[in-house]
Amino acid sequence: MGKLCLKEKMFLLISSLVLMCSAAEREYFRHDWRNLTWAEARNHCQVCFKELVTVTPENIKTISQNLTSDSWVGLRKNFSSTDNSSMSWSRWADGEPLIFQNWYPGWPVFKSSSAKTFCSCNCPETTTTSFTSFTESTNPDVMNFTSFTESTNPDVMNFTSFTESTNPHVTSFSGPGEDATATDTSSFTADVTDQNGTGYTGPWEFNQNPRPTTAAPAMAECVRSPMLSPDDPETTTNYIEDSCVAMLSFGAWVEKNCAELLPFICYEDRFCGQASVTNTTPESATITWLPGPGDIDLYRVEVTVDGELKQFKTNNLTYDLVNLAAGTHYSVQVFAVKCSRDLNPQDTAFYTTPNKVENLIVTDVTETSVSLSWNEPAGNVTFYLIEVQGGEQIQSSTTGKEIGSLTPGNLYTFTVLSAVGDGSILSEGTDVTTYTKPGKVSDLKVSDNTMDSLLLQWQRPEGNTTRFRVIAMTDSNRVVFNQSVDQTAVKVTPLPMGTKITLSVTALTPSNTLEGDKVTVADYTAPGPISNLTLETTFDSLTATWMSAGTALSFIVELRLDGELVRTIRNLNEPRKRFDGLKAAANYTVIVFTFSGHVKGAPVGRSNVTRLLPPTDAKRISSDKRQITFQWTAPKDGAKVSYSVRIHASFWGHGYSAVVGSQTSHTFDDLTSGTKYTFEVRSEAYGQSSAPAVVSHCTDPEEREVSLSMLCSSAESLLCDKKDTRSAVFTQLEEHFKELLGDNIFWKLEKVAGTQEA
Ligand SMILES: *[C@@H]1O[C@H](CO)[C@@H](O)[C@H](O)[C@H]1NC(C)=O
Ligand SMILES: *[C@@H]1O[C@H](CO)[C@@H](O)[C@H](O)[C@H]1NC(C)=O
Ligand SMILES: *[C@@H]1O[C@H](CO)[C@@H](O)[C@H](O)[C@H]1NC(C)=O
Ligand SMILES: *[C@@H]1O[C@H](CO)[C@@H](O)[C@H](O)[C@H]1NC(C)=O
Ligand SMILES: *[C@@H]1O[C@H](CO)[C@@H](O)[C@H](O)[C@H]1NC(C)=O
Ligand SMILES: *[C@@H]1O[C@H](CO)[C@@H](O)[C@H](O)[C@H]1NC(C)=O
Ligand SMILES: *[C@@H]1O[C@H](CO)[C@@H](O)[C@H](O)[C@H]1NC(C)=O
Ligand SMILES: *[C@@H]1O[C@H](CO)[C@@H](O)[C@H](O)[C@H]1NC(C)=O
Ligand SMILES: *[C@@H]1O[C@H](CO)[C@@H](O)[C@H](O)[C@H]1NC(C)=O
Ligand SMILES: *[C@@H]1O[C@H](CO)[C@@H](O)[C@H](O)[C@H]1NC(C)=O
Ligand SMILES: CC(=O)N[C@H]1CO[C@H](CO)[C@@H](O)[C@@H]1O
Ligand SMILES: CC(=O)N[C@H]1CO[C@H](CO)[C@@H](O)[C@@H]1O
Repeated sequence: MGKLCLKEKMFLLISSLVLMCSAAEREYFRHDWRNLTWAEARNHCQVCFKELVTVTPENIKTISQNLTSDSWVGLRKNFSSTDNSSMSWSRWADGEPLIFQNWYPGWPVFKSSSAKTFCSCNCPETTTTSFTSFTESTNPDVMNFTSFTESTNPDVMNFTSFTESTNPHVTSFSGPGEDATATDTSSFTADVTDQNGTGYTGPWEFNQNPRPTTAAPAMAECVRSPMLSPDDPETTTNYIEDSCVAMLSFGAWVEKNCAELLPFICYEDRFCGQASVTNTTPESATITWLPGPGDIDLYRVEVTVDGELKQFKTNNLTYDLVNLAAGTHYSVQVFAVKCSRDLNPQDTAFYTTPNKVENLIVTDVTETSVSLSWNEPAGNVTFYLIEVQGGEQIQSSTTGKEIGSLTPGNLYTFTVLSAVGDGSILSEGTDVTTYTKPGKVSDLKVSDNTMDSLLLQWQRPEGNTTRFRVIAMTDSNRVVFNQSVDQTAVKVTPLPMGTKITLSVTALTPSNTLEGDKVTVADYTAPGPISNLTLETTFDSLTATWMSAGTALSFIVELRLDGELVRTIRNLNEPRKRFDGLKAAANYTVIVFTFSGHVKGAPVGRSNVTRLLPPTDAKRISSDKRQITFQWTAPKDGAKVSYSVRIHASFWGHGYSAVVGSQTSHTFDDLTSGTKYTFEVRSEAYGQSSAPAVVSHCTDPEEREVSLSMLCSSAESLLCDKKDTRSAVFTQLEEHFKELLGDNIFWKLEKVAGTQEA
């Protein structure tokens, strides 16, 4: 179980915390404070560690370092009495094969007299394993063995001869040339005894070096262990039926009675585990870890919260941490506790999820940018991440950000997340959606001006705009058209004629929430035709007046005479123009051109004739009883006119008239004599007549006497006959004729007869 070494990439953040955890790493635990039998020691090791130690060439140096007394190791002659098939000394307590032995000379001791040869061929392992737990040994005992090995003395190395010796205690440790049976052997043994006080003697196998790197050539050879002499009395003495192996303080092994109480050495593979974090929220997280090896008492979770180390104990393999601060980094260690001992901790570190931002609002929108603002959430935040719809991600260290490079008029959703650490831990997103301001339309132009419509066209703005608002206003800021349209050309109608119209086009977002910048253009509707054009004329002037509809009008007025242009008046703003100094009796034509801005309306023309001047100086040339000849002078302006004449006798109530062409005299015949005639002459042209020139004259009288007898009777006789004074009767008669005839005809009243007395 301890060999599990997760090297998952699940948390890059904490990768630096994950030390290389090697499965080969083994830890050794010596128990000096409590002596146990081998079986008890093994049991204790199994419960609190893994097993009694298995000694290998690699770890023997480490194990024997600082060893102060004989200690049990994981080797026993027989593990199980029932397991008859297995040979003695065949495997370690943890099941590993016995590939290495380090018996003190003389061990193991065999009871049997049959010449058993305990021989094993061992080659030092060449693999190297790190001994990270321990520093290099300086144990002098071990070093002294090393110095042996390094000896160049061929005798020392000649194990073949040593093995063949009949005395297993005799060694050839002495120098070369000396007898193999010399007493040097005892001196070596004594030396060993002095140092360890146990006085072990006997054959031993020197076939391993705890430091393979310094191996002498001899080390690579396979050597044979000494052969036991069957009838050696000492062998029988030391024989132990149920024997277990104890390591001497200098590393060599001896057999001891398994029931003896000794310190012991356990081992355990270094526990490699990795805790992990799931279900992270802003205030909680679930820690999960691997089970420790063997019987774990409990697990202790240690985490520093608010600067205070908190410990939680559980038997479960998960723990829910609660009441954490949002967006904060926590380091967690989980210790498996076994026999009150902390195993190598399983580490992890994590950030709690930050809280999501609040009150996300759009503070400003332009055509290509949107400014966002939000409130800092409770808890820690390292930075903010703004996701723009469409993939782009932008970081911000403050609670506001202007997002640029956007498309005008497009709908965007911005998601703001709080991030901690390197940004791999993110809060829930907070969204806000907005359109960017639509762009400005371009190329706005007006065409097809009519009296009540204008055709407005434009180009779509950059970006994404589908709708436009079109507004038309007159000069007095009266809105006459207001519509939103989809297309980029619109006939703006109805509009007042002859008016300056200001048109504006604004791009809209589909929701109409946001308008782009307004683009305006001014133009004119065509003027309507003028109406009621009248030309008031005098002898020498003409006043044209007319009516027109529209507010932005100007006029050009042309005055023509017989097709010839006489005068042109431009930039006239009033619907009236007086022309002076004209010819009398001339047929003038006035043409009015109407303009609304640059837009020309249909011209309207009218003709009228200036007044005719009357002829002058009418007079009688000659006359008699029956006819009168009149003469007159033509009007001064010399216009081509004809004349009409008329004569009239009011007494008779008759008259004559005639058109006389261009002559300037006329004779009337067949008139009545002695009658007063009134003569009139008029200029005539274009169906008009001028005022008349008038003169009166009488035809010569043709006298005829008319006697009138009257009888005057009066009571007062003298009243009818008064000569000297005009009698009242005569006077009354004269008055009567004067009234009756006037001067219209010739007459004279005379009293010719005397009075007869009645
Ligand atoms: C254990 O045994 C050793 C001798 O083998 C002895 O020196 C030591 O004092 C004993 N320790 C205890 C705690 O009894
Ligand atoms: C051995 O003892 C020395 C000195 O007492 C000590 O510095 C060293 O750490 C010990 N080594 C082990 C593995 O206990
Ligand atoms: C150990 O094994 C040997 C042979 O395998 C057997 O003869 C002996 O009785 C066993 N001893 C114990 C204590 O089981
Ligand atoms: C080793 O022993 C063998 C056999 O006894 C002998 O022939 C040989 O000379 C010895 N080598 C040395 C170096 O003593
Ligand atoms: C262990 O987990 C169980 C359920 O899986 C739960 O009921 C119990 O409270 C947990 N114990 C501890 C100490 O967390
Ligand atoms: C923010 O994080 C720092 C360091 O990770 C920590 O000291 C501090 O308490 C946290 N503050 C809050 C409000 O979580
Ligand atoms: C333009 O906007 C419409 C609606 O808002 C959307 O469906 C379309 O994808 C946008 N086009 C581009 C090019 O962004
Ligand atoms: C214009 O003339 C028409 C007829 O010619 C007349 O009915 C109308 O009233 C005139 N308009 C004005 C304002 O005088
Ligand atoms: C022409 O002039 C006369 C005199 O001023 C006027 O009475 C008449 O209405 C005018 N005619 C037109 C068509 O304007
Ligand atoms: C005056 O001239 C116009 C055209 O030049 C003509 O139509 C009109 O009849 C003329 N008027 C008269 C009274 O002759
Ligand atoms: C601790 C010990 O006994 N060390 C000895 C190792 O061997 C050398 C020479 O053989 C001695 O000088 C040391 O005292
Ligand atoms: C049991 C005993 O006395 N062992 C000794 C063996 O040698 C080492 C090193 O000199 C001593 O420290 C031990 O006490």
